[in-house]
Amino acid sequence: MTANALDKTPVTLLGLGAMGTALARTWLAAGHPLTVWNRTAARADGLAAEGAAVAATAAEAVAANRLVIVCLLDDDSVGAALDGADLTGKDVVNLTTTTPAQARERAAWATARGARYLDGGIMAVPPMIGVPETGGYVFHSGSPELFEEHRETLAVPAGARFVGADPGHAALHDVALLSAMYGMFAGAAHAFALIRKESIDPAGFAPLLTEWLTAMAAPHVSQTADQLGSGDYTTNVVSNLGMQTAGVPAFLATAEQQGVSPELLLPYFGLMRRRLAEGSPQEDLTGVVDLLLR
Ligand code: FVH
Repeated sequence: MTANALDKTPVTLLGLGAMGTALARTWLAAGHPLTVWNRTAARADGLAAEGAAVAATAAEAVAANRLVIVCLLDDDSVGAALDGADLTGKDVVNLTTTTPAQARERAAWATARGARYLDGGIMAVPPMIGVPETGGYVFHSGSPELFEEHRETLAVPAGARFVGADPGHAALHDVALLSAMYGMFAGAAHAFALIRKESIDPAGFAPLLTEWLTAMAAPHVSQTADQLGSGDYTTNVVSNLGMQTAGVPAFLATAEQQGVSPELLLPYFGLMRRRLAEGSPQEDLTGVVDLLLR
């Protein structure tokens, strides 16, 4: 062990999939003593050669260090791995993707076994881990004391953002951002389908699409947040619901003419029309949010 390693918090990491392995390498590179465990032991071979200690069982890995990071496939695999491990006095940081309800249940489960618990939602893909300029980060929620104590260590693989004491909130932020991302992907798929059969080069079209989505995203998102906060959906409206809904037939006709299914857009257009029927044409699109709430 180097002198540098003596200053660094020792870390236990359960799970050496694509993400776990990327995380592991950053802690090793930063000089943290690292103990790893993976269900399929061979996946630890490369890290052993790079200086990680390899535990034979998850329980042994948990016993090795106070700070225990978990990055497994899903909540069931977390339950399976930690079953039988002594969590008394441990600081468990679970970066496995789960639902908010699973995160809350896992927090209660770990706390009842004597651990402090922090949940995490990783806003990065493996190549972004350990590369700060890519902007990857991890949402954390749960024990504020655990987060403060280990903030520096947690920030080694990617930025660490604390979003509150409710252990479900990291997962909720994660799923909310990813849901918005899939909506954007859906819009991009429709746009590419519209030009697909024409003599328009997708590579030339791509920067136009990126530029437009980038220009629209920030004002739309902040306007929606402001209006949800005030409850007034008619202030500072640039393109109102009445005008935008009047444009829907042109979008549907264009899709028809281009031989493109409107199935990705129809749900959103349906909500715009319902809101128009129930609300005011002077509103923004913010009322759609309320229609989604059951
Ligand atoms: N990779 C990504 O792009 C995303 C980015 C955002 C966050 N996710 C989440 O991170 C968790 C881990 O993802 P991963 O990429 O490491 O996933 P895999 O490469 O498939 O590795 C899965 C690991 O889980 C182990 N495992 C599975 N089932 C069990 C079980 N029943 N008991 C113990 N371990 C289990 C598996 O072990 P093995 O198959 O090698 O034996 C891997 O270590 C995940 O929540 C993503 O949603 C990644």
